[in-house]
Amino acid sequence: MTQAKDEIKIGGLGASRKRVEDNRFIRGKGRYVDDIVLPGMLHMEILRSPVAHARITSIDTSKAWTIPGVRLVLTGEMMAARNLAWMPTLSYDTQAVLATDKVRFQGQEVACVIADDPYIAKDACEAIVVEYEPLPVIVNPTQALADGAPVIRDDKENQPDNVAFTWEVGDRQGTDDAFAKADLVSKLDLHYPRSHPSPLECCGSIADFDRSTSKLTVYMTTQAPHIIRAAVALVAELPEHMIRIISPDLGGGFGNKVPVYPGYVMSILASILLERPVKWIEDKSGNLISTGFGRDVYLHGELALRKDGKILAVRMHTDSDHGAFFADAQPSKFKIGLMHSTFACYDVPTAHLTARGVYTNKAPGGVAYRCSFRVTEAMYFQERMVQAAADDLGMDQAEFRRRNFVRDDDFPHRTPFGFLTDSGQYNKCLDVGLEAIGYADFLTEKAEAKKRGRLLGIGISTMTEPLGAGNSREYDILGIKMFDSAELRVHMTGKAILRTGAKSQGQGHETTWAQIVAHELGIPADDITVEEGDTDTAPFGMGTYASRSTPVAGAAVAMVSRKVRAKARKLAAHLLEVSEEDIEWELGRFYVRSAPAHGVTIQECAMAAYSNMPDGMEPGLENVSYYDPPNLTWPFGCYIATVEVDPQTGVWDVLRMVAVDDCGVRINPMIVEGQIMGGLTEAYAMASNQFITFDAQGNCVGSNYMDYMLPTAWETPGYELHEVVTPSPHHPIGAKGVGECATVGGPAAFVNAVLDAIRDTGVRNIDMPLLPDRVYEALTKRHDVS
Ligand code: MCN
Ligand code: CUN
Repeated sequence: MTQAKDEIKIGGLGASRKRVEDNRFIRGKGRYVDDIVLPGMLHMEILRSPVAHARITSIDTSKAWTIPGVRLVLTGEMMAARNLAWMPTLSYDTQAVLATDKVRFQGQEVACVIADDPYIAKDACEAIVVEYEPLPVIVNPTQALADGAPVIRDDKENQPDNVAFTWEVGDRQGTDDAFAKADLVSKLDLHYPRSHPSPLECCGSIADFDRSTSKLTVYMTTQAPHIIRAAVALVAELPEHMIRIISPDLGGGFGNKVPVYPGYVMSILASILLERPVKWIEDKSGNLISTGFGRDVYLHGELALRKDGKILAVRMHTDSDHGAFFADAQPSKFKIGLMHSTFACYDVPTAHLTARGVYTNKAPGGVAYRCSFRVTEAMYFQERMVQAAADDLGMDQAEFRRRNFVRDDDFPHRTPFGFLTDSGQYNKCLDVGLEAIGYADFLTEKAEAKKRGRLLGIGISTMTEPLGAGNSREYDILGIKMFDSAELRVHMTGKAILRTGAKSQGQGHETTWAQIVAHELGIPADDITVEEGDTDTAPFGMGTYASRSTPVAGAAVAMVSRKVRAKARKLAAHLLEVSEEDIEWELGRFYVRSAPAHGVTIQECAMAAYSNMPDGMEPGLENVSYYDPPNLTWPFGCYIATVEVDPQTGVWDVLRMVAVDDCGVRINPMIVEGQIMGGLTEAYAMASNQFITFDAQGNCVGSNYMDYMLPTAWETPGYELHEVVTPSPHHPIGAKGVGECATVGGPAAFVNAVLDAIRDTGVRNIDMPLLPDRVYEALTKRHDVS
């Protein structure tokens, strides 16, 4: 009890410590890539294709070269001469760095100019004359798969069509058998539209090649600096120790900053050729049109049901639109990310999933925007199917979920697709949510309102998701196992520096990692500096995405602290002149078991490590830990929204939004709540308004913030947050990931609520975003709207 109180005082586990990084962010002192100015630095601009699919017949750069201040103009042909026109993607495909043969999406990189300032570079881009011979354009899977569709990837051998991959998982025969025995089969077709992560800061890089040392330093907006270093070493064939990737402060990432972009590669090549630093900063439209988007998946889903509400089996087929290149950053083994984590919180005996990915004339991507490797889609599909099934059975939404939830005493639980979930209290979370929203009262209110022509609805979404990829048996990216790391160095006065292989983009690692060390060692969090993102100093790690940092790097922080504590214990035994076995530990202090008043602090041990170590002991107090997680962590979320739909216009308003999150032990409750509020806002954005779409010619509609909505405080509803704590049994401090939960689980709550409000129309689905005209069409024409 006293320990817990002391722990809050030193900013340990459970303290809502203010974010230390905000001190510089709110004072305008953050150091983002674009803030960095190097002596002699040049600027790069990219010329992008105005059309979605066309053969390039000629590129004339002669005029651009004549503009004063232009230092270099690069085209695909020049890249090809250096064998760099194409680069490998993180999903074993290839992607054009600069187009050589044809352009395959609007916004694709065609040429670039390096000049003395960005304006000259931009003007010179406009002076490049490119002739295009238009080709038929494909903007969705139906067109991509149609007979006689033009083959987009004619650059690849053995690619007769537009299928990027097919993949399946689960038990086909067992699922067919279960469907044959079902009392009822509930079916649903859905589309999760393409959306964009839209971090405040776009992508960019400054490459600085120094011929005298042969060292390449690249400042880069990347969530995974070590993966980039490995990619540069392998693709550019540069020695790895001569490459330093620095990811400084990032203005948000949201998955946008995981892929390797052509702009990075071109700035590196330009710097090597010119022997000057070269800066590339993407503009907003370039970012919205061409960089890693999220989603764009179509589902056909079926549930086999027993009359009493038991789910007997799940059958799903997805068609996903990957754009022109299959460039998703995801564990190599799983072609459609972790889509098969679907239905993990329900006790489903058998399931089967088939997935097909297609190429289209759109920008590459798909795994981004708080998706946990497409778990966003998996849980949206799940919770929409659950609502439709309950309706088909004529059963209460909450009761249907309750009947199928995995029980608290049934962990670890094997899901129908083979995952092992670690812990949870699903019914309790649902109870807390229903109680908070006043479920029974709302149903009465809704019935009363209906008599007066008002349309009220309630939507529930409950889900568990796999966070913390992942154990080396199953998770790798291009063969590199997905462990993570932490290195802790305690200085002689008991202050410390911690480095990890993760990379915060705004999540608050500088604050929370120090809290884990404080918890393990009793060193006040304020005495610990946290540093991430520099490959010359940080231990190798796979970076931050899929909410893996707390489950993996966070675990490494706890483990390295324990290693340091083990050495400190030896130092304490020496100082206290007793044997190690006679020593006890309490927060920040070792003491003699038989004489508790006789003790030494962790700071005294630190000093001894440099000034008074026992004979034969190596000096210093530091260590490193590489953590290979035994399993993923499985947080749970229960999101409940109530809405009112205007029958005259289709406009809908959120009345209340209740969120119950169980992410195990919370390191910093305030930061966790911030993550959840941000996540819910993104969920609301996608449910109500946000999508990137394309016209028939493949022109991107929504390439600016007039058309693409980012909700502000004005549009954002209020949230009521609640917590349940079920520690992860295999994580050293019992924490589970949380960074993406609310975005993953939230959308279905809003959509289910609107569909509940208009249930009398018999409409089973309106695809996101639920724009008023779509809702109005459903209300008046009484058919599904997609
Ligand atoms: N945390 C905690 N207790 C827990 C779990 C987490 O205190 N039980 C804290 C962590 O210490 C960390 C934060 O919450 O400070 C998020 O932790 P975690 O769930 O481990 O997620 P990551 O740090 O790996 O962040 C990645 C996740 C992803 S994948 C996207 S996308 C996303 C998100 O985080 N992008 C973000 N949240 C974001 N928040 C901001 N501000 N900016 C982004 O770009
Ligand atoms: Cu899928 S977006 Mo986050 O995993 O970086």
